[in-house]
Amino acid sequence: MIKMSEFNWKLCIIGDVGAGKTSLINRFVSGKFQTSYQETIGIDMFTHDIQLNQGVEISLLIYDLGGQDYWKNLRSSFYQQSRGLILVCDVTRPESVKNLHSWYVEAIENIGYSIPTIILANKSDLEKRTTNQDFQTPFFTEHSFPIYFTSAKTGDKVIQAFTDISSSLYEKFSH
Ligand code: G3D
Ligand code: MG
Repeated sequence: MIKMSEFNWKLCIIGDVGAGKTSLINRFVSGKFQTSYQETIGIDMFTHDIQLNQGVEISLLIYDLGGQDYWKNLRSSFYQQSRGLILVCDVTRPESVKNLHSWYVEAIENIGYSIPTIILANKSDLEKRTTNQDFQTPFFTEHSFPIYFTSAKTGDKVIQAFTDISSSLYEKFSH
């Protein structure tokens, strides 16, 4: 028998190429870090069930949207009906933090309204090249999205981040 969770929600994960989106999903879904790099071709989809504290089970449908410019048109239709958004940047590349603003704009323009959003500042196991100021621009202060310094490599904060956004979805969409 196929067990279906009562709550099935779609999340989109976006950010610059190489920030670690696919690795983060992989860490969350399989608990592993894969070292062979393969660029996401267009779009990948993953499902994963998550158990919240309240004993509630949620099925997440995670869309991994390829970060290259040439996937922009393809991405636009895949944003529809997302319930949550995960923005990923790389702490070794300050530019990837700056680019989160335009990633967010692209997503919200396509979705049509704002949805629960978190930021994963990934590769926290490596030496940081970003500063606190990079995370204090108007984009960050206006929205005050939760920021998690994650590592897909060590697993640090990955489950916590996915669990927290799932709890936000539950609070917002379960009634
Ligand atoms: P993307 O899906 O956002 O494009 P990937 O990014 O998940 O494909 O990751 C891009 C590269 O960064 C990969 O390395 C991957 O192993 C590495 N990476 C991802 N997350 C982390 C992390 O948390 N820590 C470290 N140290 N590396 C990470 P390669 O070498 O294959 O390009
Ligand atoms: Mg990828």
